[in-house]
Amino acid sequence: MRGLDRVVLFLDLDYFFAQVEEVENPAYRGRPLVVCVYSGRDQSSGVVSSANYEARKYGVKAGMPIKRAMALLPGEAVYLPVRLSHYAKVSEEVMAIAKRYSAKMRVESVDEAVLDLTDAVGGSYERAEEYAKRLKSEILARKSLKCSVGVAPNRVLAKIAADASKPDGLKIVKPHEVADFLTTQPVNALPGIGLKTRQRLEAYGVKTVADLQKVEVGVLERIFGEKKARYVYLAARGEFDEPIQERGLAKQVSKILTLKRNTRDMADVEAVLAACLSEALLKLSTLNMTASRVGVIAITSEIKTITKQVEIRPQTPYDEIMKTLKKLLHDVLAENPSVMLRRVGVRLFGLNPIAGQSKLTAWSD
Ligand code: DCP
Ligand code: CA
Ligand code: CA
Repeated sequence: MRGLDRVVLFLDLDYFFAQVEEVENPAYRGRPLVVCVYSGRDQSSGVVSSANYEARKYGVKAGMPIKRAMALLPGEAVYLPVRLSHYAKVSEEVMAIAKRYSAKMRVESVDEAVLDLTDAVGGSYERAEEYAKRLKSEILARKSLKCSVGVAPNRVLAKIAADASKPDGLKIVKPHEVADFLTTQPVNALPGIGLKTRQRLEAYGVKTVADLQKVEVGVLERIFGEKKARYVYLAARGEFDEPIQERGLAKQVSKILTLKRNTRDMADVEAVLAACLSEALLKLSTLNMTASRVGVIAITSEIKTITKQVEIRPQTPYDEIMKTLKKLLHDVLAENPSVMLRRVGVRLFGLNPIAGQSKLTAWSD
């Protein structure tokens, strides 16, 4: 006898940080709103962290310099500083709601979770659809937040379905619909394939997932390296599968971003480093952990990795860590006078759980 059809649900909160601000400040509704990570150099230096749909209409998106967003947006636009620990708290409340829909759940990021519903719905996609609708309306009723949900036979497909349904969407992809659903998607619909890889693939004439399915493994290995090629090969066929399990306690969190151009100019690097720090700290707060060491990661134009780290007090404020990071990076540049930076990043480690509070990671106990 065949086992139950696997049913996986992927949940992604819409324009998360910006939506939280909108919900809590009804006066901003209907206006373009951007949540910003200010680097502190001057009043408008830094990057956009999250933009609502009104702001996206003007071409504003996450990762864009705030100055560029200001040039694109009309005067009525609202600019707010990130409140990371607050979003982490809201995230935890949403995740607690989702957790009741399946014991097999993994929080993937501050605004994403994946749930294995197979047992909960007995392999029925009809019941899964009811679950998904109920989950969406419960999150809306209790937290006033909209989200997008995908339901499919594995995590990768469910995430693609959720992305494809944004905003406030629900997309169900039943097992017999997988092939048709996938082939029409652009290659960058696959998680892990970004716009840069999409451009590289276009040089091979590969635009859709259907095109990608025709690329030989050897070619995929040249483009992606062996391990990722295996993922891309299977994901393009809707066959990349993995059990949904909670993660063990994290040992470190890090975030690395690529610079616009290779540089040694601290002014170019600062905002990117600030964005890395805010993402790393956010991750840390969703894990409900503190860090006792911080490190800067510098990846050179020759793809050499240089790191430098120091001890910090637990719960050192953002600005102070940022100062430390700038000093570390400054030292890296001074000690390596000829290198150009290609990517920079932040690593927080020596992690310890914050005692005596409810925590997301408690689920893995
Ligand atoms: N984030 C950030 N900087 C980025 C990308 C994301 O600070 N470069 C933060 C802000 C987002 C949150 O992470 O609100 C979730 O990231 P998503 O990529 O899911 O973006 P949104 O939720 O904002 O938008 P969407 O509605 O497209 O999911
Ligand atoms: Ca989101
Ligand atoms: Ca997301």
